[in-house]
Amino acid sequence: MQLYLNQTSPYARVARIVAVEKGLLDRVELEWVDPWANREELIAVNPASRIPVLTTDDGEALSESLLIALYLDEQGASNRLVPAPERARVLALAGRGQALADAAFNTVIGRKHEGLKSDDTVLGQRRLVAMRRLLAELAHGVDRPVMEMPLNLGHIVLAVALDYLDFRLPELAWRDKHPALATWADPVLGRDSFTQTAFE
Ligand SMILES: N[C@@H](CCC(=O)N[C@@H](CS)C(=O)NCC(=O)O)C(=O)O
Repeated sequence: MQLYLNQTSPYARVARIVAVEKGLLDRVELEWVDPWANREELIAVNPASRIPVLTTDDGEALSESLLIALYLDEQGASNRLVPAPERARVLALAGRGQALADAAFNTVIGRKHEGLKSDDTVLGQRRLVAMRRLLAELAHGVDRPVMEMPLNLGHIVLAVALDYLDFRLPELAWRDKHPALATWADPVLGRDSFTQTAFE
């Protein structure tokens, strides 16, 4: 299998962390690529020129980080990251993490292309409000059973999104505003799969 990725994408990092946690890294070749450069090798596997993409041993090209994560979860022998009895809870948490990553990533991309004024647009304001609401809900729910479970896909997606906020939007100061969420996230962020794949 081949995983197309870069070092700054929260979505690609989720796919890579799942590969590490599932013990699949020796079966996955990492293909480093800049998605914004419209490289032919990426467009050949994803006409949207977005990462991550996972090409499977039988020649399918999977896009979308959560779909790649579900596919890899079926492959490796180690514990399921979406265990059947807790499926809905885990997917619900993964959805919250993905929404946080989407709002953060689109804020960063908006600023990159249009400057800080992109935060003042209708969409920019919606993204900032969405992040505030998501963080408040997640901080309130740190004692939910899903947060206490062994590592699962929800944890991975959420912790990557929170680390992306530290990386790209530190002024949001989510740790100061929601210390209980930071207390939950830090052990997840300290795992080998996270430190090996740190944003840079
Ligand atoms: N929903 C997608 C988002 C993927 C995405 O937006 N990737 C970014 C990198 S962080 C990208 O490749 N952007 C290039 C572009 O949009 O042209 C996923 O979960 O994989």
